[in-house]
Amino acid sequence: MRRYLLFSLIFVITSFLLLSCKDYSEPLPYGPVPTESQLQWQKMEYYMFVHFGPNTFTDKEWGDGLESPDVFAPTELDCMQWAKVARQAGMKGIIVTAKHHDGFCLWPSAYSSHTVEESGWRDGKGDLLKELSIACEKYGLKFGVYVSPWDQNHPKYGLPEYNEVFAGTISEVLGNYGNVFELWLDGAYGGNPDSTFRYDWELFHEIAYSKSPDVVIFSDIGPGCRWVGNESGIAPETNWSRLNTDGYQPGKFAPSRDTLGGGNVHGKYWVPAECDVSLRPGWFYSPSTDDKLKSVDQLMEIYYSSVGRNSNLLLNVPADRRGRIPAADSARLVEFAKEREKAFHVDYAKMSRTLSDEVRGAKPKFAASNIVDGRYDTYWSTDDNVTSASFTVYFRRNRVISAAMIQEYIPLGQRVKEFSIECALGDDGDWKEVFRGTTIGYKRIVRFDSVEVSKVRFNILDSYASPVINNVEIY
Ligand code: FUL
Repeated sequence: MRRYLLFSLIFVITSFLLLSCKDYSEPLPYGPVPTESQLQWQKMEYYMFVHFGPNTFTDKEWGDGLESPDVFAPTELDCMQWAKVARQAGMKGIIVTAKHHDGFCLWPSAYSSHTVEESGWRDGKGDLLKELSIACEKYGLKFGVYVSPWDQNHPKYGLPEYNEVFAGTISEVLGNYGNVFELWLDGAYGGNPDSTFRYDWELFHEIAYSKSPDVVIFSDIGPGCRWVGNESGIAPETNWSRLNTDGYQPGKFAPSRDTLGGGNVHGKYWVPAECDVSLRPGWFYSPSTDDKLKSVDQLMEIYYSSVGRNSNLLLNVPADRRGRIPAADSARLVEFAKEREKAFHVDYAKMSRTLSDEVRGAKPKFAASNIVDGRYDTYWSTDDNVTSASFTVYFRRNRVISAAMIQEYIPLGQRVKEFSIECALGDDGDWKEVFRGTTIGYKRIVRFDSVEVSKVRFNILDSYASPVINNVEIY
């Protein structure tokens, strides 16, 4: 009998401990979550696209594969200059068009006879991918490649064997130049519309991962990251990093552009959006666009609508016929970097007193102060059953503010459905709503009319699970 009592007592105590511990543990992930490489990719935020190839010299956007390889004749190719410009611009990597729709390869490919090897450039001994990957390494940038499956030059294109050819292409670009952070698989297909030929995407992915296990594969539908559905650098305000891709293919069998833009709220896979947009009207260099660069204001709008809306920004800066980024383009990128620096120079939230009434298990580990500690992996969260809650940032003195940045800790998924920001001046001042929005995701940057305030309240109005917020900045 005494033994029975002892066991009962132990059972009750253990149950009590377990129950009371419940909320002290980390929140469970909600829905699909990013892989480690997707997380590292998302943290890059902003990187360079360089369209370069025969079209640079023929003033075309789409070559037809019939051009002589000799048209590719850069006079002063300088990948170190590309990398230096990207670095000065605050970009984190460079993706180059290794093979566009004309099929011309910027490296001596064994799978094509339309390559730098057949051109007169550097007596057929050049390899642009090698030069660029070395330059990226030197400047601390990540290196990525764009390859077009659509190939207007290859004699096997449109035949089943072509899939093996393109798999070979991928194995070269991903296997021979060190780490590749992103493989950009263009879904454009301009071949015979009646053809029954289908790309073997599974094979392409398999080869890619076997050569570069950490690569993030871009296509309309991922699997690593997805096209945002337009080429103007604008993600929609509601942007889920989840997407349903079963039964879809990149290109004409992809979901609608709207779906690619906003993702699927209950999507099965983690496939975040990437906004690709060009600094000039076209993707390739043309002397006719020398005076048509996007302005700093346009670039800032793009930044707020891409990085500021849970998307990465891939900004195209085409190299010219010398093989250099023109001075005007690089100057514009630096002006843009300075403008961002100005906009986000002083973060008033940093280390400010930040409090919430709702703290998971009432534990400091989940306190609101984690939001302003400048660390990525610490966060504020609530008990599991709490899906709407607020935290308040108190300034030491009054500040005039007009923008805020907020981040969800995406290793635990994307959870918030709706949030608002309110401001007040002084202890008795009324709270005034300055912004109301939907999704947050990895990063959301919002702007509002300038207002003088002493405290800012962030309200998570609705969330699929306890909110998990790791960072806020106020400007
Ligand atoms: C598209 C291509 O057709 C354009 O030429 C450009 O490369 C753009 C980034 O992707 O699908």
